[in-house]
Amino acid sequence: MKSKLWIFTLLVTAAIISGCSESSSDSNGNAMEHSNMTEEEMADMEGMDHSKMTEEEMANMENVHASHTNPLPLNDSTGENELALPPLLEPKNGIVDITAQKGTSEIFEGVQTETYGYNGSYLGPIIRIKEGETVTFRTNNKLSEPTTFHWHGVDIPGEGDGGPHQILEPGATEDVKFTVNQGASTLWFHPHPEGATAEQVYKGLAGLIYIEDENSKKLSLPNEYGVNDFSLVFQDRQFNEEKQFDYQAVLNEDGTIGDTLLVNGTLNPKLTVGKEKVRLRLLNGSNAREYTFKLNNGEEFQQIATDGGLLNEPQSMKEITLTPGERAEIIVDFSKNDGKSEIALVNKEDAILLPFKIDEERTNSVEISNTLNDYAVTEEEINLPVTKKLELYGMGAAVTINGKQFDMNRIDFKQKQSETEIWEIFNKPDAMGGMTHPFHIHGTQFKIVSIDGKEPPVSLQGWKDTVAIEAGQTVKLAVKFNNKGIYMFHCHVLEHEENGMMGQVEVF
Ligand SMILES: [Cu+2]
Repeated sequence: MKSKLWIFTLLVTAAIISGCSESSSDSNGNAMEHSNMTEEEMADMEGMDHSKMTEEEMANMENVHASHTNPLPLNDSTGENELALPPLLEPKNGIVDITAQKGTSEIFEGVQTETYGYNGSYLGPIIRIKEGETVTFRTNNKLSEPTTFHWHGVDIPGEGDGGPHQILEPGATEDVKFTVNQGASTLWFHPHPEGATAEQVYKGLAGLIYIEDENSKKLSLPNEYGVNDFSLVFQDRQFNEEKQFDYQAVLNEDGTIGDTLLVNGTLNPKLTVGKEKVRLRLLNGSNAREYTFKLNNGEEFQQIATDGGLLNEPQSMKEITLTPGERAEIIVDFSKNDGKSEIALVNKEDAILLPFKIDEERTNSVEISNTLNDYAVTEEEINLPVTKKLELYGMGAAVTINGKQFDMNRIDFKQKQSETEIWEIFNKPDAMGGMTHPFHIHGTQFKIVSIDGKEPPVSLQGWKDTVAIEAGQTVKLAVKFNNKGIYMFHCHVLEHEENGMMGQVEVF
């Protein structure tokens, strides 16, 4: 009985703390500000007489947790708007200027939505840099609140990583200079200030980084940006009646989701492609929603890259799942499409994410290279002992790593520069089963050595910086930092990160 009561208390607490259920909105559609409640009020709510609850109320509470395995469905894209393509930005005299700013965006026709963006009103450019090149990211904060610039997936000294320690006050400018030390990949950047990451990303702060190298130049892959090589940033949002973002109103402590999908900031997008092989670089830039991408006709596509680099060989598959923070590059062959049947990227529930329009005039004959990379997990790495153990646990506001919540003044681990260590991460199930946590480490690309003792699937046999760990799973990673400094590791469900599912490793 005692444990049952505990489960119940957990549920009630979650329902109170979480903004997940619709019942947390009042009749005007305004969400209650739980954060303004006094401790006494909270205690009063927790002390409610549960025995008088109706079955419906009980069911609602269960939905708080269940909604993460069966979340609010996405609306189909009507395909009425051509997809926006972010501008490419390359260094000029070694310098890349990036400004975080406020703006308004016409997401819905005739309506201005207040948004954030980099060098624009929503999202940011694609910064294109080359391996071996020394670059300076000149970061400027034109917001009216502090922010940071975090380079997700970039092998960069800790002082330039843009974690919560590297706050840039409004009006401030800072140069981040480093030498690009990794191979061809699709990375990204977003803010990381403590307590405001989730909201700033939600309002639109995110951009991509393309790294090119000598190997990738020699390969036969579609690489004409905006012609046969596209980036797709997937973000679900919940708009209020005025078609604005009201993050605080829709905030869910277990991950904020919405019913409206934006791809590259475009509502109801379609993408016009040639009758040819096309490369799609997918980023899950959502706060919490995961996507299983499929083609609506059930046909195969080929995966060519993971988060941090090319796979060794193109991998044929029918679906690929990306949790928040993860990327993949895929090749879709439109050459066999007759142009009459509808073709679209859909999710697991068959919601239309991105319909394609075929331009019959556009063709190429790119034969995809069979060998793309020389990634390997070595025997030595497989045989290394586990030297760092992490346990992810809890839900809502009570998420922890090794029983602790984030403390900016506490270093959780130390690791020697250039030395590979095995990190073993266990996602401990909770009373409700638990959630998948996308686990991300800053400042490095790691290798997945095993998942539950087994070799990872081929689609994960490549450089990674974020790995989805399901409830009950144990994942072993080979982790090496090439630079020194303090780096974050955390769950990339941004609300879990905000709630303290984050720690720090000092590389010395
Ligand atoms: Cu999480």
